[in-house]
Amino acid sequence: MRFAIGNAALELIRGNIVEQDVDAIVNAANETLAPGGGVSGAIHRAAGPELADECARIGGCPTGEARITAGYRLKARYVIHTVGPRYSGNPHDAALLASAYRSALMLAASHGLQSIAFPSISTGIYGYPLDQAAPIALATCRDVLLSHPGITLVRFVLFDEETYRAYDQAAQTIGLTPVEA
Ligand code: AR6
Repeated sequence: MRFAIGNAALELIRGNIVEQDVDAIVNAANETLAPGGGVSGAIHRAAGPELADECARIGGCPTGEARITAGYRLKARYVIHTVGPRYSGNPHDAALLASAYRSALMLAASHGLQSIAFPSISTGIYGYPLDQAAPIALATCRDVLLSHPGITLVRFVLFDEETYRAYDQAAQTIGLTPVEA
């Protein structure tokens, strides 16, 4: 599915984020920036060991913030590592999740990047319920796109059918406008 947001496109696809040919792919990182499981493990395996070395030099990243590195053997020139919250049920989770998306997009904009691909942050190992996380993810991206016209493509690369369906449903719920691909 493809949606128009100002001059930008927001896409939802099923797939593997490591294969995306965009300026930056986003990693669902932890606060140490050490390679973990899930999408982080897949990104580090595909990028090669230099990625973990650069992350170690950065030294960490608080929840809700993001850091940028090179993409090494990936097609993407950059990896933006953003740290979503571990789901706790506390109302503050939503603010931290929105901040993780916003920080990643602001970093992309400040580096002049035009296209960025996200996985579904926090909804795997970190346990954030998909039906709550998906509208926060999409609404936050919509709001940043409207104020940062340099970013022309935000693609959500969703790994399984359940996740894809949750984002598709959330796009309707928040009133995004579908366009032909
Ligand atoms: N492409 C796209 N999405 C993927 C891929 C892939 N190759 N592999 C998994 N996913 P998770 P989190 C989906 O657990 O919840 C790490 O160890 C997955 O199905 O990777 O933010 C970090 O180091 C799910 O929908 O991230 C942290 O410690 C989504 O990516 C912790 O996990 C996110 O799942 C972060 O947990």
